Amino acid sequence: MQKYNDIKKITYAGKQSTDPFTFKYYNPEEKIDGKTMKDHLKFAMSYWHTIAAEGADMFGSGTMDKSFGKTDPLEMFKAKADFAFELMDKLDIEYYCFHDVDIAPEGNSVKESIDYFNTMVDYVYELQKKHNKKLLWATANNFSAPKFMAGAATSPNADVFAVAAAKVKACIDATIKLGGTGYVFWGGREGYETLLNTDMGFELDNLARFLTMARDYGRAKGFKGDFYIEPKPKEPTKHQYDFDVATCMNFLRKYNLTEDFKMNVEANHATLAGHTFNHELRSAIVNDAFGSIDANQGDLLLGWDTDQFPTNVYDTTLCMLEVINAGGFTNGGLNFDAKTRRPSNTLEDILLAYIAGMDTFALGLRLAYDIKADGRIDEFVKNRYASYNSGIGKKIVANQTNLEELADYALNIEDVDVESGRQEYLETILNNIMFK
Ligand code: XUL
Ligand code: CO
Repeated sequence: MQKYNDIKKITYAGKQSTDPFTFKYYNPEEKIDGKTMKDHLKFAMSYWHTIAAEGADMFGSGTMDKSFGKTDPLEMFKAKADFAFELMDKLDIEYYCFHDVDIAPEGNSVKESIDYFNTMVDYVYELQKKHNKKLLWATANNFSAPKFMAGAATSPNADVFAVAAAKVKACIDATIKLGGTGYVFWGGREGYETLLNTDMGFELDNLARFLTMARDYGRAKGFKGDFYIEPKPKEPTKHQYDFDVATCMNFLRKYNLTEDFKMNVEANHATLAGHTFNHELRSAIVNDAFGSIDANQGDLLLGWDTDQFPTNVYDTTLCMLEVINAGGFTNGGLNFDAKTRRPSNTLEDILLAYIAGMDTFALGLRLAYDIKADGRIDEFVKNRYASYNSGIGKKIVANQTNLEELADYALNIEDVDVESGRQEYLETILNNIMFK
């Protein structure tokens, strides 16, 4: 197999190609429905998995060295950034996402950390220009440091709330400087382990105060992009406040934040919540809150957030069907919040993993359009609700009836024949289209 340094740029070679370092389905400039695949998919590299993490788990240390031969912290983070942008060039990925601590070393004080961060934002700004890349979204890591052990905005300690605010302020400034179109809040440790030590109502109010201040600050500074909440039901805390899309929507509505906040839906978080990926996407869409996607997949047999690169074509097809039906991405995109398995520990593996993920989504996009063009599934769903197009159904939908009228109407009904949902037939159509 070719070595990382010998590979210049991954290009499209078609599905018959056996060269592992080519795209089989992702042809960036190819147009589908008038838009290039690149613009449909808006792929982003996750800095934390790809550039920062070295494969450590709770049973063992890292299996990859990403220090690039440097020991001085700033030099090391600059070398990481150089690598990151060259990697994006190789993969033909246009966007990236980061946490503050992914791109800069942490100092001995809040101030020193933010100074390092700002230095690295300037460095990344130049690289971004040079390599013609864009920031999809940024976020603050307000969950790793020990001070965040009991949460950040929901910490019982007000100084922790303030530190978290300082970090978010710096990250919003960075997002604006780098032209990012999104700003993410993933709860991290915003949740709890036991009600014996927790005032849930107070913590939720504080979380809302925090998000409101961040929104007000960002808007005052001219941030025009979307703020996102990234739902996750558990891990690291037992009960995460942002359990799933429905829970987040309830929170946003209660605290009047729906105007500015949308959802960043992550596949593996959806399955941890006991939902399918496309259920969570649809939930965001029907609530006018679809924003961005963290693309990955979990493992059926493992109960945690395995963050695997997505290779399940059913999932990506059904995902892209939701995205297409929602009108496509605006400020959001597909961020690979995914990591190679610990034994896949070479730089070539990083390329292969991204190729797998990008091709799986490209195939999903193609198939989603095939499903639209075929039309049978859309038609079936439309017809299934046909009883609402006339008569009493039409009146219900037009809000022109009431319970008494419906009761009178119902008393004259002998029996009702509900048509079959034909799930198995529809699944066969799906297979017919996907495996033509
Ligand atoms: C954690 C997770 C985060 C967010 C950003 O499960 O998904 O990496 O995407 O903080
Ligand atoms: Co994520």
